[in-house]
Amino acid sequence: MRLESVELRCIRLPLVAPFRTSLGTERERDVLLVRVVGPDAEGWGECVAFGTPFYSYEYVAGAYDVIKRHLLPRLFAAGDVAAEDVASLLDEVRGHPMAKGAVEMAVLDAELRERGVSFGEFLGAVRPAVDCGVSVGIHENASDLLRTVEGYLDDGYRRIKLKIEPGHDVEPVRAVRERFGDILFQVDANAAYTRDDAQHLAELDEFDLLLIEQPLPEDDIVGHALLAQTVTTPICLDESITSARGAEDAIALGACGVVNIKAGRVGGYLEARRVHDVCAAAKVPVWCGGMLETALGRAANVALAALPNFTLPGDTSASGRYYAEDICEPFVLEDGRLAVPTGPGLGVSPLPDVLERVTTAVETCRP
Ligand code: OSB
Ligand code: MG
Repeated sequence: MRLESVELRCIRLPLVAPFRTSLGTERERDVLLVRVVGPDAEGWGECVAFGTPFYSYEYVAGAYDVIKRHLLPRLFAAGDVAAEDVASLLDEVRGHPMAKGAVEMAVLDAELRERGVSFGEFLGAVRPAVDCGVSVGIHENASDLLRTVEGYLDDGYRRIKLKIEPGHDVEPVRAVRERFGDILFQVDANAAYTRDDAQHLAELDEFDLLLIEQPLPEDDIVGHALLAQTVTTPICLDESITSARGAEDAIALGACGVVNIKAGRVGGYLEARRVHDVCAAAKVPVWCGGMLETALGRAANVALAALPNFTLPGDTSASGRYYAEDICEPFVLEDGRLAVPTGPGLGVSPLPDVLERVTTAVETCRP
């Protein structure tokens, strides 16, 4: 499609509850949305970068700047742009996968809406609904934590993930396992440990966790491979996996037995599908991670999570786990699952009045 204009829109949504990780506490979600407009269709992209660079180096204002100054001029100059060409057109700009992924998502959405094809159908979804887990932040005390987990289990979530950090690990894991018995249960450290913590992390082995997610720094692939020799719980990588080739290498090195796929982290849904494919070929199960997305990003994530090698429940929780009011019709859990949208493109669109109310800045860019 030919891009006539691209709207960059910053929105701010309060979270229903603060979300604490080893990286800090989020109370609201600043999100950058991209809307591409062509002669026959428009499409939406959601940039998963946060307001501050705590999860990775990308952040909303940086993504906004790189999209406006460096990505859009390249797409405008290209004339006719297909979603599958976006990554190569943007390749000479180093890094910024979340910014690139948001632009590619918007172009793909426009293209699929025009063709009448859903994200799920395009990506290769094999199921109409996906099993959902929920990511639980660090709590100061065990009784609050158990109350939160109990509420999510009552909602129907099929897997619990606890955020951990040094000082908040073995005891909360023990408390949840003892209280709730035989649930699907895993932990995420967001890179809070070091290679020296291997013996300590092995204390988690007795709790029969599905996996330990990203215990070590993003760039320490070899460290994860070494850790996997001490800890029997499977190691899952999140931050470390930034491409399909990186996933192949990490698997070959023995650094992970499971992979968390986040499309924004790898530069978009097309690369995310390639990560899925290399993991499937290596018989490494994957699951869909989350970045506290709005319903736009959630729609795409749920479609991705319906691919065949997504055999573990994802962090694809219902809208209500994050936001009192989402920007599209909310995703609602049904028997612990979310339905894969079937309409053209993302299959969901922002509600104009809600979108206006949560917007903090908007700008239209043209060729
Ligand atoms: O590491 O998976 C993570 C949230 C923010 C940043 C990083 C992570 C997370 C989550 C929550 O775990 C995922 C979600 O529910 O969207
Ligand atoms: Mg993670």
